[in-house]
Amino acid sequence: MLGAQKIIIDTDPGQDDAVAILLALASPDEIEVLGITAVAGNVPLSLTEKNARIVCELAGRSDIGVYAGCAHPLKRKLVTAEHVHGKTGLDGPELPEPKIKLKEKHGVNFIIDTLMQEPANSVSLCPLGPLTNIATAMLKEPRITPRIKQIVLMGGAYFEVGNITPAAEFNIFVDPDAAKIVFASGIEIVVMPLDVTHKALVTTQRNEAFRQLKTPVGVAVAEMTDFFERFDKEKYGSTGAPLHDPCVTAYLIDPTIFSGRKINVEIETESELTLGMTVADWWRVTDREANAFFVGDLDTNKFFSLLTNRLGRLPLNGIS
Ligand SMILES: [Ca+2]
Repeated sequence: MLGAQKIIIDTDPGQDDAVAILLALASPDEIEVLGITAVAGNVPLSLTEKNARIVCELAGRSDIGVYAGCAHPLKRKLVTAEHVHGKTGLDGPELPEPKIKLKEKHGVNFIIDTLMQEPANSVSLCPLGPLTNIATAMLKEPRITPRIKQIVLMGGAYFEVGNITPAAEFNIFVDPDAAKIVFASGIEIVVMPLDVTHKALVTTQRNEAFRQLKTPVGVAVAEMTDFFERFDKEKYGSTGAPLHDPCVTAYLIDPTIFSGRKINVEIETESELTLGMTVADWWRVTDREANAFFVGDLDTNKFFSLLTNRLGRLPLNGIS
C-alpha cells in the first residue's frame, strides 16, 4: 500500500459510478479508498447509498465505510436520471441486498473529519456525482479546503455541450451552486467532461471482454454496461455505453492515458436557459485565471485494457 494515494469517493451510483468504484478497489497499489460518501443525483440518496454498499460488497470489500451525505442540492429541487440508469440506479445485473451497514456519520462530516485528521495535502476527493457534499463540507468547515490535495471529478462539457439540457451536463446541472463553490475554491481540479467520457465507449468487444473474465465482478459489469448502453445508443447513435466516471479513477492510476488543457472554467448559475453550463475557456480567449485541468481526450485502448485487467483482479486476496 506504500505510495497509494488516499482518496474519498463521492458518488451517486449509477452503473458507471459502480465501475469507477470497482476500478479503485481493484487498484490498492495506486489508490487507498478511505471511504465512500453518497450523494443524491442519478437516483435519490436512499438508493445511491445502498448502491454504494452493493458495489463494495460485490468487490469483496465490506471493510470500506459508506456514508450518506446530502439528499438535496444546495438551493434547488433534485433532478434525477432514472431514464438513463433505471429505477434502482444500478439496473442490469441481479445483485443481492447489501449486508454492509451504512455508517451513522453524515457523509459531509466524514469528509471534514478525514481531511482534518489526515496530513494536509494527502487526501484527494473524487466526486462522481453532483458536487453537493463537497461544497457543503467546504461551507461548513472552510479549513478543509487548503488541506485537499486535489479534486478529480466527472462533470461538465465544452465541445459536447449538454446531456441533461442543451447547455449543461447532468452532474453540474443538478447542483450548479455547489459546482460554483468547488470551481472557485482555488484547489487543483482535474475535470473529466463529456468531451472525454463520450470517447470511453464500451463496444460489443469490450463488453465481451468484461464478461469473459468469468468472475461475478466481470459479469456484473458486462450486465451493467449492457443496460446502460440502450440509452446512449438511442440518443447519440454511439456504439456503446460511455464510461463517464471510471475516467476519474483511471486518471489516478495512470494520468498518461488522458490529455487536456489547464484552463479557466466558470459555472453558470443565473441563466434559466444555460443553467449549469461549464463555460470552459478552451481557446483561452479571456484573461481569467486557469482553475482546472480540463481533459479532452484519452487513449481508449489503454483505458479499457487497464480497466479489464484490474476488474479481473477482484475480489483481491487478503483484503476483505
Ligand atoms: Ca455518477
